Amino acid sequence: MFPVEKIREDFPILKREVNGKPLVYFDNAATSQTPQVVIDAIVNYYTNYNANIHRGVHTLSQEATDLYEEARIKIQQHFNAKNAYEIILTSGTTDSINMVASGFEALLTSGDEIIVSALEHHSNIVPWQMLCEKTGAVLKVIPMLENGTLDMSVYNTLISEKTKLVFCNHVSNALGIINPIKEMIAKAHQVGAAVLIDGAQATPHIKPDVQELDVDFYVASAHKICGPTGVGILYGKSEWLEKLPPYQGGGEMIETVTFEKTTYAGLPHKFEAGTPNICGGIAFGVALDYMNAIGFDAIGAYEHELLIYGTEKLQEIEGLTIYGTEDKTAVISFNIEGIHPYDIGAILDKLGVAVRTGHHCAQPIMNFYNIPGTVRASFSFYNTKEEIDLLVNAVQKAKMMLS
Ligand code: 7TS
Repeated sequence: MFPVEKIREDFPILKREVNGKPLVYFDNAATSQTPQVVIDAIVNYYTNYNANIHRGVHTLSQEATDLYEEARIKIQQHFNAKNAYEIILTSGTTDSINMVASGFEALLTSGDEIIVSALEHHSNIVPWQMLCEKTGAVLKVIPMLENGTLDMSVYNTLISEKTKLVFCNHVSNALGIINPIKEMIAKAHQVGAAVLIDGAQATPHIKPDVQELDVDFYVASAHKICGPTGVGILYGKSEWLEKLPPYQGGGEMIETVTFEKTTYAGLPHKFEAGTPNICGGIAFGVALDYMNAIGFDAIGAYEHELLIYGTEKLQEIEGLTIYGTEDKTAVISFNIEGIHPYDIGAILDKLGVAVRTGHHCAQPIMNFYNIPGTVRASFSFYNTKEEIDLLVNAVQKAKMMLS
């Protein structure tokens, strides 16, 4: 039995009330909640270790540097990167994607092709459009099918000698669909294209092995994996990170500076200009330790139970449509016929149930289904079936009030 009641004790926020009702937090795909060990790590850092890193001879600076670099090693081990210097600490997924997009400006020429999927979050669309505008490269889109999966037969025809880059999320944020990334990576490598996988939505549920996937770049945000906001990673194979020029200039990323010429530091520092989110990086390492102690296999299996239970219960509501029905993580994106998703979300909030409503920064998916948005309930390993019952009751109440 998954020890959910014991786990819930680790999350102080789960004890609070919202609008006089116990909080039911089902907006985990937007950000996860924070366990006490991570909160303690943040307090401990500012209480005992606060100093700038990589630059002081004094004890505090050395201790803070050691903690930060230990976190990098924890992250390396979690993702099974070959080397710790292949882990660049960034401010989050968006930052990581922009870093790669900006680097490829120097490597692309007019007529090169970039492939993205129709299931992307805006942060994995807009930077590539900006890159295409600057370089003359052409953006090609893998279309989606009615069940929320990608049309892989079209992907196979889009890939060609002109393809230089492929970008896809591991898991779709709006629907929860798990994409066949291993197959996509292998296919792209046949023509020498690099692949960036956006793991923002996969990493809370799945432990990715970047060497086994043979992926070139993998990005994620700590705040979706029980860590704090403002920190994330860019994993890159060292041969690609060596090829890309630095993203930002500044302190920490240089080897020597004169007014005539600057030489850059080696990896990972070349991509880490300025004072980083030191506390955030350390707390991210603690969050990964916390989740690994529970175990991603156990987390995945329990969340799958929640997904099946929630899907069955919600489907009993007449007029309710669920979008994305294939292999997926614990996300249920739905609408009720004739009712705007925002109105459902507002009533759910009054009843203490937190969901996200709208286009979820994935407007192309909403356009595909010809809807303004969805109500998205996204579950985590600290949620329960009793909470799902509260959601279902609240949705029924909202439906009654609004129809
Ligand atoms: N990529 C995917 C697949 C995402 O789901 C998100 C955030 C991002 C990138 C951006 O991550 P950030 O940490 O840089 O902001 N997704 C969501 C969401 O679904 N609801 O709120 C944020």
